[in-house]
Amino acid sequence: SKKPVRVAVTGAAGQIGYALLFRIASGEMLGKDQPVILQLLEIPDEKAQNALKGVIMELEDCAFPLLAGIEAHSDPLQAFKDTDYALLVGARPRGPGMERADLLAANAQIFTAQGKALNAVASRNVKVLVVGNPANTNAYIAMKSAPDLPAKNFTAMLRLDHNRAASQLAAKGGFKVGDIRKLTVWGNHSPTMYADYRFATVDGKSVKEAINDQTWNKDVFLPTVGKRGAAIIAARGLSSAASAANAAIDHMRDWALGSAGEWVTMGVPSNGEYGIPAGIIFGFPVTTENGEYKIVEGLEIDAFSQECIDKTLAELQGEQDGVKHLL
Ligand code: NAX
Repeated sequence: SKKPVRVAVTGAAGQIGYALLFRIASGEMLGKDQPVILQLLEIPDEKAQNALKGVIMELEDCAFPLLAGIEAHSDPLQAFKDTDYALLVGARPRGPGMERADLLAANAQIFTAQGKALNAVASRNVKVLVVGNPANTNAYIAMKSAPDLPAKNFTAMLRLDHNRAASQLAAKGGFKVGDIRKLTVWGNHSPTMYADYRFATVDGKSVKEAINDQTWNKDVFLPTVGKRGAAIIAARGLSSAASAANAAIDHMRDWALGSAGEWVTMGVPSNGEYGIPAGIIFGFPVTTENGEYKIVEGLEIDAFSQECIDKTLAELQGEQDGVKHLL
């Protein structure tokens, strides 16, 4: 049987953590033959550490055959020790009266510390997924704080936006969601993201031609996907958690086990593709194989798409400029 791998999860006692850990432990992320050791991080606060203890009791009570160990930590230098995968979910939420700059600064502090800790103690091949918002910028900060690790190992979660887009398209076109291929989401995980179905197909047929409605694309589809997080908060009184955890599972599973030639969306550092300045963590279409992702290149960018991409890029550059002095 396979040797266990180490999976670190931060914010482990939070809502997403509660929807995520049980699926990792049951083998849905890394395969039904891959034992895992969970290395869980929460803030030192007594309430958070107690909540984490409760989650661990429940994990134990599932008697997952693949769960080879569970550790609870309050120090990233311990939580990230030798870790092969790191899911950075915990982040500072926007509090009442908090300005955007304050939010960026609070998170810059968290992700600088966590990037440094990964740099110091994680496996040299660690695969990092940042879920905590602002996800792209937090991933950028962690990457910049970990100069001894390959930059390509730092990614941000755009997969929830991708899955939301797939679901909206399936409903509009009467497709089965699982039949949609070649969909992607460009840019920042924020309402400015650009969900792009120009290349998408179902059974080899163009989704764009089947829908054939640019007004719907612009006035319904993009705002619906972009504001889906807010719609869920309005309806549920809490932000998306199970769907976010599901997207994290999808992202890591495809990265680790391959996408079999299919496109998936990941936020990854640009190497200059599509005119996105190198180093910016941007949502791109990628294919994955043997534990590596590759950005799909050579796609035509029409005027409308360029406008959308420029807008989400400008927002990301603004976020990045807002934290530069802290790095
Ligand atoms: P919760 O507030 O339920 O849980 C977050 C947990 O993180 C808390 O238990 C907190 O104590 C812990 N935490 C905070 N700072 C930490 C640190 N420095 N080290 C370790 N743990 C820390 O939030 P939840 O609903 O689970 O959401 C987590 C994050 O995901 C938020 O930043 C949220 O904005 C973000 N999201 C990102 C999404 C994406 O698509 N990229 C979608 C869903 C979600 O909104």
